[in-house]
Amino acid sequence: MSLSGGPQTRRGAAEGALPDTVLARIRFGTQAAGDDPREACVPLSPIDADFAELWLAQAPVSGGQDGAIAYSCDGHTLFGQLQLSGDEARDIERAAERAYRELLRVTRARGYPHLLRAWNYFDGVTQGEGDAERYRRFCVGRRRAIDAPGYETSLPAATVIGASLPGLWLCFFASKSPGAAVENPRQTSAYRYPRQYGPASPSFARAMRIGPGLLVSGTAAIVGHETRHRGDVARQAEEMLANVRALLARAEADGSSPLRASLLRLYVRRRDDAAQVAAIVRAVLGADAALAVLHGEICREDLLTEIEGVFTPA
Ligand code: 3EB
Repeated sequence: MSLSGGPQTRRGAAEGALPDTVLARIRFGTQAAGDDPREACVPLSPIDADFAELWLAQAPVSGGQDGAIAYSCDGHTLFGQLQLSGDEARDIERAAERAYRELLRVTRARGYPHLLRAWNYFDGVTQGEGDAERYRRFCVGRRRAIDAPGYETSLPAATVIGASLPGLWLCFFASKSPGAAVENPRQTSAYRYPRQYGPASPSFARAMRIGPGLLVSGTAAIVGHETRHRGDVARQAEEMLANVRALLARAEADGSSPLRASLLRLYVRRRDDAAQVAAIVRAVLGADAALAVLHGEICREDLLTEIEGVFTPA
């Protein structure tokens, strides 16, 4: 993926030899990912995802293992991944802190200090009451690792979704040069959420502009900081797509050319909602994008669906 020249992604085969031009291949499912550090697997049971995401390199790729992180890099962008076991992720606050400290160490040591995109999948996201909820504890641990004056200005685009296996899966892209965070005029910035959502606000940007392209974070039916349309999945889908369109409009106003969806991950809390929500997504974002429909728990109990993706010039 030449993230400095904009993300270069495409739909690819989930199996088979990996060409040298690939920085990362991300599949969907609960199988193990294999030994190549470029291979990752999203630990959710796919509902409709018969392809892999290919993130292309822009120069020869090298890779290896550094501490707990397997990585590949091309001189511009680094792809990294780290997995913690169910035991290691039982205390999710400690696990998150450990994972992000390791991420920061490796990205800085290898000369890719700008975190662009992070995916966080772990089990039991909404388990626990009040501030003991696992998602809230995760936010505390992540924040403790990244906390520094002005940390809000260098947050990545991100996703947190419940894994269907025990453990923590962290995947990320980092770069030699920074992206530009994009916030959503319809939503409170997550890092400014009020106290009612937990002791540490979620540390992520709504989207990251990289060259002419845009990486959109997990986006749900939240307006301001409040969940909309409780219990109504179709209206939640429309609202989350209104949020995506607002982000695209903001990025285009900041200088991107018109953007279209290239890769999308759509999450639904209830399997039975998948077809209905996918149809709404297709109608709004177009039929051409590679769309992975995944069964996963969204990190607020009242959210039924969430979407994210890569957008590139039309
Ligand atoms: C939200 O907008 C929905 O904590 O990194 C989406 C994407 C969400 C990323 C994160 C959380 C995160 O608040 C939840």
